[in-house]
Amino acid sequence: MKDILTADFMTEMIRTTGNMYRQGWDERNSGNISLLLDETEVKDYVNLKAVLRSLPTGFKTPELDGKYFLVTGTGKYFKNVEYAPEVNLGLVRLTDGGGTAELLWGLTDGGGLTSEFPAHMMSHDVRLRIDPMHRVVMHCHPANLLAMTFVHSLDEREFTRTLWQMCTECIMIFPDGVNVLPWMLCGTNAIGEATAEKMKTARLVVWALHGIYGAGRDLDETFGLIETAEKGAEIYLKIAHLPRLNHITDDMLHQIERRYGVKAREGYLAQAR
Ligand code: 2HA
Ligand code: ZN
Repeated sequence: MKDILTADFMTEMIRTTGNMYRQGWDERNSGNISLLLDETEVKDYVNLKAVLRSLPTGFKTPELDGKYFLVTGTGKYFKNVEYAPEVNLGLVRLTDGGGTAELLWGLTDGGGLTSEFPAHMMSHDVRLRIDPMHRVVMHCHPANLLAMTFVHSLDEREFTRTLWQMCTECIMIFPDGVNVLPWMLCGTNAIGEATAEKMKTARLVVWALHGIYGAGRDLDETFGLIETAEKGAEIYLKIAHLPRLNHITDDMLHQIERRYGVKAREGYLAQAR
C-alpha cells in the first residue's frame, strides 16, 4: 500500500481546508467538504476489503452505491486538518443503496461523518446526473454572502443579478447564478433534499442566514466558485449604502456572454438589444 497522505486527492483536500480556514469561511467546526473518488484512485492507498466501521446514513441514494468519498468529520475544525488529517477526515464507500457509509480510512478518534452528509450526498446525486465530471460538494460560512442574506432580497434572480453586477467576471464564473434557500434547520434530511433540488439549476446554493454550498469538478474550481461569489458580496456590502454612479449593465453582461461563450441563466438578463 502507498501512503495515503501522499495521494494527490489528500494533499488537495488538506490545502483546500487550510485555505478555506484562512479565508475566514470556516470558523471553529463550521463547514464541510466531500470529494467523490474513483475506485482506481483509492485502491493503492487503502485495503478495499478492510471496513473499519459501518456508519448508518439515514437516507438512500441508490445511484451513489459503491462510490467513494473523502469527507470532513462532524465537529472537526478545518484549521486542524493539515495537522491531523487522519483524525479530521474520513474515506468512505457507500453501500446498502446509500444507507450505509463504510469507513476505510480516517476518523481515528471514533468520530462521525459531517453532520451535513445528507445535503452532500443528495447534491452529488443531482449534480452527477447533470455533469458526469462533477466531483465536489463544499459548504462554508463566508461572512459577506451571509451578511448579504440579512439585507438583500432572497429572490434568486435578484440575488444573482446583484452579484453579477458587482464584479465583471462573476457572470463568467457562475452563469447559472445562485439559488437561495430560506432559513431551514441544518443537518437534516429535509435541508439536504431542498439543497439537492436547488442544485438542479445552479452550482451555488445560498443557505440564507447560514452560509453557502458549492458544487464543482474539483476542489480548486469549487473553491473558486465560492470565492468569486463571496467577492461579489463583499463589493455589494462596501457600496450598498453609497450613491452608485457607475453600473455594470445588462448590455455589458451580454457583451461578456458573446465574447467568452458563456450563457447567462435564462430570463436573468434583459433581452439583448
Ligand atoms: O459542520 O457548517 O452546517 C458545521 C456546519 C453545519
Ligand atoms: Zn454550516
